[in-house]
Amino acid sequence: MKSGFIAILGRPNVGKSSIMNYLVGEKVAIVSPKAQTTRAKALGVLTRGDVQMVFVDTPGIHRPRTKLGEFMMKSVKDARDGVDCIMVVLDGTFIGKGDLEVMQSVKNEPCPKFLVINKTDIAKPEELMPRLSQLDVSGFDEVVSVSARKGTNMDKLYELLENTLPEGPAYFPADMMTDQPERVMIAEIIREKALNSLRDEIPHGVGVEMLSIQKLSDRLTEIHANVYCERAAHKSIIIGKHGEMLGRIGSEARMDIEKLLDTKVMLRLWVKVREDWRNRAEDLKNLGYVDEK
Ligand SMILES: Nc1nc2c(ncn2[C@@H]2O[C@H](COP(=O)(O)OP(=O)(O)OP(=O)(O)O)[C@@H](O)[C@H]2O)c(=O)[nH]1
Ligand SMILES: [Mg+2]
Repeated sequence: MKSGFIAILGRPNVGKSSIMNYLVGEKVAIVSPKAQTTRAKALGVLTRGDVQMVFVDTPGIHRPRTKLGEFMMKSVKDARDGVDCIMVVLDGTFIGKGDLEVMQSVKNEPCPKFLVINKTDIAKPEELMPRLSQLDVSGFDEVVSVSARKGTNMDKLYELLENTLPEGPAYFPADMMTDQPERVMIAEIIREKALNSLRDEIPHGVGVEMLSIQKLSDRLTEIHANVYCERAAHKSIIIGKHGEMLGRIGSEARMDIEKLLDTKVMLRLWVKVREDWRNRAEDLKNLGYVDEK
């Protein structure tokens, strides 16, 4: 058996979670066009024959400005500990200083390291090629260009990973795809739908607090959750005219949660204003953004 932990690192929004979902073959992590979608490290597990890859998806690396940001960056640091392999993901449409810093920071890690250039489906080759040729890739064992959206070259990436993994045990049961408990998955689905519907700065201030998940029967689950935002003005945008926005977020979330739980779902969302919750220890705890150690 070959197995190992593979950390996925990179700037926000480069496609780390998309790559993990593609390789695992299931949507285990939420994805959105907004930066800083992933807020805590999460595992995605792929077991195929006698190979088990345990991906560690991480929040996008940035300079934190809130306690939540600090938690996120601590989560990245923890995720790197003791892994068998590191993938640094870049967005092929833009490679900047932040990317170089991430590359630099892993350079001296003793494990195999791959540089993954994502979004090649929309990157212009005439812009990407010169950029790549200027990139100092020393310290990386391999550079691979992929598109997580189209699946381009993902078999090559899989092969590279498979060849690099050491002999080892199955760390998780073959049918387990993530370490995220159901209530976290549900909160994340709700947050994803909010991120996809909201614009500007509001998404960064959205948090979902699970209140209850009650299985009323084999076929029906009732779920209550608070949606945090930071200002009264944000609350009215999230609710929308005649409740339209919240209705849309709720019904999109409900459909995904129904698939996850395999029951019908009654979803009740309440929007709450919690000023500056991203800096408040109590609120961060309620939302599950606490260091387990
Ligand atoms: N065109 C294109 N878009 C992609 C590709 N991979 C990801 N995306 C999009 O890029 C955006 C960010 O993707 P995520 O997977 O959430 O990125 P991330 O690196 O996990 O982002 P954070 O969690 O915020 O750090 C989403 O809108 C994805 O649909 C790709 O290969 N091609
Ligand atoms: Mg992510």
